Amino acid sequence: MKLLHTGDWHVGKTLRGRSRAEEHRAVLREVAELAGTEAVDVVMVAGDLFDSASPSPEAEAIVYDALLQLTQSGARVVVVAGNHDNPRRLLAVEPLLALGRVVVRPLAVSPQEGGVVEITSRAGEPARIALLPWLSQRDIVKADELMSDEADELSDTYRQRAGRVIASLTTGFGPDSVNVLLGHLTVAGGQVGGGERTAQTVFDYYVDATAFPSVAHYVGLGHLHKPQKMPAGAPVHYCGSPLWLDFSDDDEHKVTMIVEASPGGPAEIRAVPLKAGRRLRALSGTLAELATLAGTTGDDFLRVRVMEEARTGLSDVVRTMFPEAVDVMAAPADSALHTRESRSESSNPRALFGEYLAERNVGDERLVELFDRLLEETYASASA
Ligand SMILES: [Mn+2]
Repeated sequence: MKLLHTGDWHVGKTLRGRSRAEEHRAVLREVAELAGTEAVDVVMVAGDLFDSASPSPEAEAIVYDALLQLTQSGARVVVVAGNHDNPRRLLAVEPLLALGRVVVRPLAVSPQEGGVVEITSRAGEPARIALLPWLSQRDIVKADELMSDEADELSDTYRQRAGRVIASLTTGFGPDSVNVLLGHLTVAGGQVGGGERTAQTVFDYYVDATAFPSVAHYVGLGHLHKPQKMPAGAPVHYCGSPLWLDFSDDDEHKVTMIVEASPGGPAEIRAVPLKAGRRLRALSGTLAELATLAGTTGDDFLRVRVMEEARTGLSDVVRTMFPEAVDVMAAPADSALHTRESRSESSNPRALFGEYLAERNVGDERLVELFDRLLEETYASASA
């Protein structure tokens, strides 16, 4: 049984108003070609096909065309909805997609209602594929609990209930088949790439890696845009997005996962680099330093930080050097966007502020004192 795992397409996403439709067409064609040359039995799409809950007709055309191209490789295609997708829109087209050999699960359902699909490979091997679309906190935690409970209790409730959903979807996994889970969710400890909605990632909504049974040959996930393997009792992988979606996203390659598995044995898993997308890169330096890079960045989209005082015309000078510059900032630029991912996981405001000052090479005790005083005032007024 050979499977291909992709997801987080985010079709329809633009970059400061620049269309990425051509890139999306190209990279999804590349994925479909890979499905053909690898002769995969199943293509798994792990959610966030669309960037928006109300996609443009152009975005819909790209996604549906891509799904059909994937089926033309001879594979069955299974899809779960992500948090960016509109489950009702996908429900509306579910019967049509089924005609084209595409199974879509916009909402979580029990194994008996289609939450687990059984597929036989070209070689006659059976697979069970459990389908877990995005579970919003609203879906899984009742309204009265949302109103009354503390954030950490809600997070526990979510984790426990999502764990039970996974347990019930995978309860039929056994030694006689290839067992796979396809889901859109956050596993504790995952690294964000870029472009995820932060309110729906690390802190509020996550499941433990131990929620996945070790009998699973492969757990293919969407939601985090950085390809990564999670430490767990089963092989748990995020395939990441096929296009670079954010300047904080420093992956060298974007990838598609290829998985080969047979009942009773471990899966063979590899990441195949994708070539079609345009990289998003952040550059910084003085004008003289940047000048040495001009002409070396190909068609990469750039965020350029110039270490010079802001002045009229500076941005034009930079854009002449780098026609693909999307953002141009003069120092001291607001570095919050760049450094947020790299700061520690600490939620202690003093520690975070300390790290921020260190990043900016600021060593002024008066600033720390002022920060402490403001923090005290904030706490005092919050508890009043
Ligand atoms: Mn996503």
